Amino acid sequence: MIDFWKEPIAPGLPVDFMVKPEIMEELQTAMEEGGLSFTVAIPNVQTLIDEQKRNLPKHRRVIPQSVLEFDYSVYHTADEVYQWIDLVAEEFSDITTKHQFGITYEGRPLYVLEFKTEPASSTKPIIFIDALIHCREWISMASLLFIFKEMLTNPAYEHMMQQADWYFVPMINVDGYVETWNGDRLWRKTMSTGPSSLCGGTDANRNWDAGWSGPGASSFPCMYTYYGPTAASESEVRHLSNFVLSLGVGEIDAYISTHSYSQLILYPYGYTTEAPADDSILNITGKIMHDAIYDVHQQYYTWGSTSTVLYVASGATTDWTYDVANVPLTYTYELRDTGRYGFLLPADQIIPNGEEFLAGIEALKNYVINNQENPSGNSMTD
Ligand code: 0X9
Ligand code: ZN
Repeated sequence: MIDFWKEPIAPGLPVDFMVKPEIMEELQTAMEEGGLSFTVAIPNVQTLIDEQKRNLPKHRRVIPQSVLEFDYSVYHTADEVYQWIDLVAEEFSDITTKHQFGITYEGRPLYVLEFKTEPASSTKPIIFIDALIHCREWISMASLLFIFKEMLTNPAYEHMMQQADWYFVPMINVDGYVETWNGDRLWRKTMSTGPSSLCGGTDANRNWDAGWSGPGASSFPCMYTYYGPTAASESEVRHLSNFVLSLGVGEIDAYISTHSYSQLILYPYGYTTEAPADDSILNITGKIMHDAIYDVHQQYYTWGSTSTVLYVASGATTDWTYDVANVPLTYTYELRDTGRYGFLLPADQIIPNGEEFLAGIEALKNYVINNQENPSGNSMTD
């Protein structure tokens, strides 16, 4: 079976996929005969996985004693991320609340960090950021640990904490993340067993109650875009959606769901090619974020609606946050790279990727602040 890393979108556009070495020769001949040009980005995926595992720092058993001591230039296990969450909650206890908003299928705690600075004010915008709903997309969480460290400790980013209230969920699919460290590095779905004895796991980014089970998602449990037995069947999705709703419909000003890879800034809709009511605002803000990101390391992030820039995909987080939680500025970020390493992005890109993503988030925060019509609520759609 071919594992698409970047799915076919439209005729003429490139795709990335992984195949077993046994079928490589046959496939190569077929592609040549069909006039399809191709390059081999990663000749041996397993070698790259092994190499990256070997390069993990030897000192990782030493538990960092502070947020600044934590090593942001490497990938961390789920246990280390739990330790980081505790460090943040203890060291910045005056502004941080750690909420457990649920548990995963396998029983691990799900945490969200809430940051609120003095003076507390109902006029401050609320920005919500999540990561790692797709567990193989390690950069999504790693870059955000760096970003929140900067926002907490670097005076240059103090204004970000001061001017907005933040919610940060570092790991949604914790069970799957553990699997990517200890088992299949390229696992994407949850670890729930589901209805099939053949294949487990649901694509948590097809499981939200927004166009659920529609186009761009699969009913077949063995597919990596399997939408699950019912909407929000997955513990992680159900708990996160309940937590988001507990903050109030229309209360969150901006939401970012973080993925990789392809360098894209995507907004609704994914489940339909119809444009959302806030299409032009979402587009303008997308361009503002693109510009801010480009300035940092000259990396391009294409912005646009999911169904036009990427593909139609239903049941995704950000269609739900837009439609159901009424978050006007809602984006899915696909971080680095554009295909050289794909999901196996080397750790030396965590900080550069974090730096540019931070610029994007800062630009989003500035946009929200500068365009607040009615500071007490979500008015951008009014
Ligand atoms: O297909 C996905 O779930 C995301 N791409 S990924 O390569 N990280 O798997 C894109 C999700 C786009 N968002 C919506 N469909 N709304
Ligand atoms: Zn993803």
